[in-house]
Amino acid sequence: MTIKNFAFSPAKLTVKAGTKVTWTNTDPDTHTVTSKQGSGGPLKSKGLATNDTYSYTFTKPGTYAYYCTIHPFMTATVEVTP
Ligand SMILES: [Cu+2]
Repeated sequence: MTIKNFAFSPAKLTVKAGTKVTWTNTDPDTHTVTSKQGSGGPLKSKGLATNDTYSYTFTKPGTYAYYCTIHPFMTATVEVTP
């Protein structure tokens, strides 16, 4: 996953359960990868500076919506299939 030009790319990613997904921020601005479901969501990166990465292994099937807490218009989803 790439974070570029204030967007997550791809905006929708489909992976199988057990897949480790890594986000890399290539923007000069700081971004986060944060679950939308509230504090119970699994994605909670700290602020990612340029070239910082954040990884998470999705073990449970489902649809995981997330955003950047600094720029809430940045949204994307990961679909995890069994
Ligand atoms: Cu951001």
